[in-house]
Formats: sequence, C-alpha cells, structure tokens
Amino acid sequence: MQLTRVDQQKQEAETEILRKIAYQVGVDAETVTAQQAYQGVAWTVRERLIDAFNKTQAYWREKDPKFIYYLSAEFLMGRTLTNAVNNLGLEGEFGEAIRKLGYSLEELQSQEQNASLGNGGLGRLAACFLDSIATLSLPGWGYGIRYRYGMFRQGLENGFQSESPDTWLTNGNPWEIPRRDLAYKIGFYGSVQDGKWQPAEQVYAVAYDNPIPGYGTKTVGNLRLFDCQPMSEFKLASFNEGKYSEATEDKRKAEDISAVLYPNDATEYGRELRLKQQIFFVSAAMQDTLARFKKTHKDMKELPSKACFQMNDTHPTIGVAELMRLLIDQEGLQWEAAWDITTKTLAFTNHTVMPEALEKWPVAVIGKLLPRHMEIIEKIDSIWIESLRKKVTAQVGSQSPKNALEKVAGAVKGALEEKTADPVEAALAKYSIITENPWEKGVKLVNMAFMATIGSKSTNGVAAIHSEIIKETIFKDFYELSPEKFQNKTNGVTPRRWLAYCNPGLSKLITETLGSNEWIAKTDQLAGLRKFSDDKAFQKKWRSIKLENKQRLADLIKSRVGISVPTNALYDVQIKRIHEYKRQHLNMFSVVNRYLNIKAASPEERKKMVPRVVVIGGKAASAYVMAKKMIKLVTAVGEVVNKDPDVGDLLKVVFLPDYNVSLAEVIVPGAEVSQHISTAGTEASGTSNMKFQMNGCLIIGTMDGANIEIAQESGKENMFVFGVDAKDIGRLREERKNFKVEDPRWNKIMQFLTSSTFEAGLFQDLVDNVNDMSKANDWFLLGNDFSDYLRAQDEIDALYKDQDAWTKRSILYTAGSGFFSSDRCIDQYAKEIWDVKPCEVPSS
Ligand code: B1N
Repeated sequence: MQLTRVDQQKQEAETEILRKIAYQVGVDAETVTAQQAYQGVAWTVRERLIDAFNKTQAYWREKDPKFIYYLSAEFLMGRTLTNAVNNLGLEGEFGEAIRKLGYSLEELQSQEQNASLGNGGLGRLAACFLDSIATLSLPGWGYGIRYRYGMFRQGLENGFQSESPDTWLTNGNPWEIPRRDLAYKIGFYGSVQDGKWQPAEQVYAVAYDNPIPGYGTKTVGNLRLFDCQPMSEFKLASFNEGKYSEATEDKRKAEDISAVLYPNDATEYGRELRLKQQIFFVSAAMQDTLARFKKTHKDMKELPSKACFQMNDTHPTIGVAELMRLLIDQEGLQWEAAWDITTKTLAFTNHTVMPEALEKWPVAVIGKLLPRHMEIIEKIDSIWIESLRKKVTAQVGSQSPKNALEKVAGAVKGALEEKTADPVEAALAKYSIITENPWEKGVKLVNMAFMATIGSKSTNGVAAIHSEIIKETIFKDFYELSPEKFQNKTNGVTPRRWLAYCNPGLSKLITETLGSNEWIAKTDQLAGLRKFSDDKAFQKKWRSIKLENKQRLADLIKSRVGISVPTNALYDVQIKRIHEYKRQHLNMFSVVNRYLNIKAASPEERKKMVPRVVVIGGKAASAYVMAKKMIKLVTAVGEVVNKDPDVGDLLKVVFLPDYNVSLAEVIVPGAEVSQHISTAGTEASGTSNMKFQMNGCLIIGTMDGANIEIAQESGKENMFVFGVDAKDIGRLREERKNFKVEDPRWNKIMQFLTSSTFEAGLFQDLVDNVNDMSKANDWFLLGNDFSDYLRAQDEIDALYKDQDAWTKRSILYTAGSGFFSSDRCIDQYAKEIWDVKPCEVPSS
C-alpha cells in the first residue's frame, strides 16, 4: 500500500523522535518520562528549525539587505516548543508521534523551563517583536545577554514574597546553538593615552544563537545572546603555588557579568555591574555587526544603508559612545564622519517617564570602567552645546526677557524665568548630557536618555499618550529643537502566542466564523466578528469556550495555591509587576469594600450579589519594600475573606505566585475582566491590556497608556473607564496636601486594614501613604480615583447579570483588537524608522 505524503511525513517525524530519544536522551522509548519525551521532541523540532534558519541566513547573506538589530537587555521569551511547532506548521506531523509516546503537546510543553530573561512588559515586547520581525520576513536579529539566571522565582512565606534563583538551564536548552568559535573581546578599566585605550581587564563575549521562526513564512530569524567568558580559564601557575581560588578568579569574575538579570522593572539600579552588562552586550553586538558588514563592504559610510540599531530603552544607549569608538579607534574614521554614521544608524525607544527609571550614570563610574567612552561622551556633549550656543545667545540676547518668552524654546524660557545670573549658560545646561546630581553637590551624571536622543535618528514613545507626554516633559527642549525626530509607535503583541496558541478553543471558533485562519497573520480581519456580536447562537458558543478556559484557570489555582474557586463567578484579574503606580492596593481596597458589603448584607441581598474571583499575580523588585507590602496585603486579605463562612463562594481572593509568561498563557484566556488601573500618565503603554482585549476580556481602566487606544478601537462605552485625566495630575498632586476623601467607604476600609483583624501595625505605612497627608501625599492619587473606581466596579457587577450584553461586549473587544498586533507595530517601525524591507527565501 502506498503511503500518502502526509503519512510519510508523520512516519518520518516519528522515526526522528525515536532516534533522538534513543541517542540524544539515551533512554528506551517504552519507558520515557514526560521530561525525556519533551527532550526527544524538542531536539527533533530544533533540527527543522535549524534547517530553515540556515536557509534564511544564507539567503540574507547572498542578498545583502538592510538589517534591523534590536538591542535589548531583556528578552522575555517564555517557552518555545508549542510556538515553534505551530509557527513551523508541524502540528500535523508531530501530534500523532507525541500521542504514541503517551503524551500530548501541552503535557510536553509544561516540561519546558520558561526563558525569563526579562522583567515584564519591556522584555516581553522585545520577544513579541522578534516574532513579528520573522513573520514579516524582515532581515533582523535581536541582540542581548544569555543570563544564566533569569527573573527570580517567587514563592510565598507567611504571605510575603520570597525569592530564589531561576535555574532555567539545568535541563539544557535545545533551542540555542552555541557558537564557541565566535567570541568578541570586551575591555574594561585601564587608561587612555593619545586617544588610545588600554583596557586593564578583558573578557570574551561568546555568541549563542536562538532561531526565531516566523509564522506563515520560511523565514527564521535570530536572537543572538552573549555569554561572558574569561580570556583564560585557569591560571596554572597560581594553582601550582597552591593558590586555588586565585587560579579560577578570572573565570568567576567574567562569569558574573552574564550571571543574572537585574530584577527591576521601571527603576534604575546604578551599580557598576549593570553598566558592565550593558557595554558587554552592546559592544559585542556592534563588533559582530561591523565584522559582517566589512566582509562585503569597504566604505563605512554605507553602514546606515545596511544596518539600523534600535535601542530598547536606555539600557543599550552606551552604544552611542561605543559605535563612535569603534568607528574612530578601530576603523580610523574622523570624528565628523563617525558622528554622521552614528546618528543615521541608531534609533531610540523610551518606555517610561518614571524619573527613577531614567538611567543617569555618574561620570566617575563611566570614567573608571570605560575611560575612552567617557572622553567620547564629553566631546559629544561639548560639540552639542557649542552648536546650540549661538542659537541660545541669539534668543536670550536679542530681546528683553519678557517678550522673548512666547517665542523661544523651553530651555531658554525656563532660564529667563528663573532669572539666573547667566541665562545663556543656564539655558545651555538644560540641554547638556552631563548634569549635576541635584541631590549630591559636585557629583556629575551622564543623562543616558539625552545622549540617546542626540545620537539617534529617531526617538519614539510606545503609545499615543506616552509619545505626547515625553515631548512635553523629559524631552521638551529636545523636541522643540528637532520635532521631526520624535515619533509614536503604539506597542503590539503577537497574535500567535497570545491568541491562536494560548486559546485554541476561541481560535478555532474565530477561524470557523471568519471562514479561514488568515486572521492569525492579518488581525484586521478580526473586525469581521463584529457582525456576530448580537448573534445569540454565536454568543453561546463564545461563552462556552470562556467557561472551559475558566475551568482551566480554576484547576491551575487549585494546584498552585490549593484554593477552590467556583466557575460560575466573575473572574477578575490583575497580573503585572507589583508597583505603587499600577495600584494593586486600590484593587484591594475595592475587594475589602466588597467583603464588608457581603458581611453587612442579609441572606436575601447576598443572593442577588455577583460572585467574584479576584486573582492577582506579579513580582515585586527585591528591594521595593512597599511593593512587597502590597503582596502581603493581597495574601492577608485573602486569608480573611477565603475562610469566612459568611462569604462562601461570593468572593475569593487569590494571589498566584511566580507569575510568568506561561502562567499568563492560562490566565489571559480564562479572565473575564482585567484591571489596568495605573494613575493616568504613569503607565507608558501596557501590553497585557492588548492580550486581554484579543481574548475577549473586558477591561476596567484609567485613561492611561494604550488603554486609550484600546477604548477607541473597541468602543469606550464598552470599557469600564474611571479616574482623573493625565492633564490634571500635576495640579491634583499639588493640591493633595489639603485633600480629603469624602467617601465614607474609604474610611471604613482604612479602619479595617489597621484593625485587629491583622497583625498590629502591619499595614500602617501602606495606609498612611495614601491617607495621612501629614506624613505622605498619596503620590499615585488613590484617594482621588477611589469613588469613581467603585462606581466602575458596580457597573461591572450590573452588566454581568446580563450575560448576553456581557458576551456582546466580549466579542467586540476581540473584534477591535486587530490594531494591537505586533505585526502592525513592526511594520510601522520598519517603514517609518528602520527603512528595512522584507526579504523572504523564495519557495523552491
Ligand atoms: O515597558 C512596556 C510598557 O508597556 C510599560 O508600560 C512600561 O512600564 C514598560 C527599567 C523598565 N518601562 N520601563 C521599563 C524595565 C526594566 C528596567 O530595568 C525600566 N519597563 C517599561 C513596553 O513598552
């Protein structure tokens, strides 16, 4: 009997997997554990991936297109198996072979460690971007660090966060290709003589390639991560002298550099090791790029037509000085030529306006670790300031301060208003890369964001409102000088991982309804669901899929924290880093209010209440005391509520520990309402809001970040919007000292949290921060937004009682989510910043 092509492929896949299990894993197929089966399958998929990867990279070498290099200290990839199998279109071939081993793809997937080389949104965005770059067949690579330990694992001890190392590489990593022969020297310390740097220490950056499969294309891109290794493994002479620890000292010191991800989100951490990490991967990436470029090009002036480096926040911005150094010291270019190339090759994205996150390195720290870079930065600054001097002098000198005010740029205006002795110098100082530390007299700092803007062809924000805010605040003076450099690129997320693969039930229904699965690559087609939003039969199917996903989430909750939650309750989630600006404590205030309401209600009244399951997940930076207290607030309130017999199934409060990408892949499809409740003007974009929207989860949120655009696309009337406006924040903060929350529910909550229900004093500081204006000022304005937030919460309950109306909205969310695909976002970057065009291997 003749086998069909498909059967043949299935058989081949099975044979390959069995060979891998036998010879790579070294076990008998009859007795494989889930982990061994995972390894066998993963190493087989790896070969398919590498085949396509090699073809893509060879084709790109031949065609020599312009490349985008995405420089990021973080890539939060999560797990790879399902994504690779699906993007490569291997489900058919591999599914049966996996079942024959006695497992499902999902079971094997759960054996994989998450690659958590990122903190939160910024790192996950980088991962979504790689998926879209490959999907659009854009020639592009990511560059970063192969941290041996990623984001710490979070546990709970007595309801407080505990931290343990993320040992993600213990079972090996089938998804990477070590390139031990590809290593770049990175120097530190030492001195500069006549513009020549003699580093006192050197290490190697060793490349590891991680192939990135595109969807619906043969293109497989690359994430190249660097591991740090010493120049010499072992000092035999020291060993022979009996100095054992000295013998391996260099190795230890080098390995420290790529050892661990800094676990801070939206906060800077001004330690020398972090700067070492930054120069380490940026220098390696730039040396790597230049080496490839030079194989086919002689003239460095062609670099901007062949390469663009996108700097993901300030973390890679030492790259401005590094590219200058490489062009001048290594390639022998003159300053002007090097500057021209640099400013045409670099681009910069800002991701936050939180002042504590804007990296400013002390001149002394850069000067010691990277003396040549510091020289270059000083020269960039002085040339820059000189170029402005004439302009500023003309503006300040030509007219009396009074009538100058309307016409001149912000820096000059500011200097004139401040009535400084020398307004010219004062105005120039506002543009300077090197500034005085306002809290430490005499200490000079390098403002990395300023250097990045000056050294780049473009600066962009990550949502419409955020891109406006940066033009009015942190980059005001720079915007007024070169408005054409400033852009918006509203974030997006990959519809593959965040809808098609994490929500197979909904995905199938969408495909059946729209008549094809084209929407996975062309998410605009999701708008076609709009016309079914009132269709009762369709609504019913939509709801039953949600119920299955809720069951999955309930099972996860049960297995992780042992709490049984009912599936007929409204699933309300808030998953994101724990931060005061994200206001998980405001969420908890509303939970306490709900609890007190239940307690005060009669049995009859209780019957009318909508049961709720409140799920909160997220990690707190290890040094962020208040964020850690906020986690304790969730667990402590949860303990009281969950065991109270008066409450029963009307309210459950769950803190899910160790939130990461794969947890999100279960939580997002199972959620019915999701909270995005940052103080207006503080969340640059948010990206989980987009994932919830895609999965038909309703949003309660402030008019902040991408919420605003989500409301535009899915209908503001369909979102539970509350809170003050970003434009009023400054004034409200000033008025805060005399502000009192008039709502009696607020006081009851504050009393409850400081009552004997909890350990004495446990939440006093948290309460004082938002409630005692003699001690604090409620910087994130919980008091101002409180009553409106509870009103929006009531609306949620009311709508949930009308399941058809609720489901209609849910459908409209998904239908309106097309814009938030990272494919749309990357297409805009490619056309409006990078000038990079698709280059796909032709079908042979
Ligand atoms: O970047 C995301 C946005 O969607 C979020 O709104 C924003 O908060 C996030 C220093 C950061 N901004 N800044 C950081 C991360 C690590 C670190 O060490 C800052 N993360 C964001 C994607 O645009």
